Amino acid sequence: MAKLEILEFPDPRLRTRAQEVEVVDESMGQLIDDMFETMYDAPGIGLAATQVNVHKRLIVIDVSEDQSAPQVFINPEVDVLDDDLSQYDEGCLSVPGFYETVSRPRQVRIRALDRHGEAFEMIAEGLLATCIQHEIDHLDGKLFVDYLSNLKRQRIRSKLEKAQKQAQTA
Ligand code: QAP
Ligand code: CO
Repeated sequence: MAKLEILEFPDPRLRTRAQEVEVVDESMGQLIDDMFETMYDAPGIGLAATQVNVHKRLIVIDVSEDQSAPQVFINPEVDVLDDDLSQYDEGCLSVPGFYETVSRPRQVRIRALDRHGEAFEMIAEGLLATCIQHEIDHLDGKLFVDYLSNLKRQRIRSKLEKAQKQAQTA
């Protein structure tokens, strides 16, 4: 297992649209394990392959309190089931230290492949529904800061750029 490097906003590679996965094979298992290790170490509840600079449609999620419920979604697609929105304070491993409230559809149906390449379908609501939508946004090159005002996004961008420059010269 290995911890992977996480790209940080405003890295332009986070704007890449990820490719469909054509075959789920053993090499993908290693990437999935490394993504879980990276996410649990942070700790986080969701990580998209885009964030570790792998531009494939793959996400890992665990919204349990005790890191006991790992879930893998390959080529995920969502249908919105309900017009109601829910609000969560969202954060992101690629936007460290910043949390802002975002509204998203409350209930969704997800279709995806699991780590063995088997298709499955599930209905999600609450935090899981929000997290899946946040992670699928990454696969489309989108970040939660895109839902904020330009002013808020620019402030976050400047602060992170400053922190990244300091980390480089430290
Ligand atoms: C997405 O985000 C999410 O700033 C997953 O310093 C978050 O796991 C969806 C993290 C909230 C819905 C609600 C963030 C870790 C983890 C940070 C995460 C940080 C360390 C974020
Ligand atoms: Co994120």
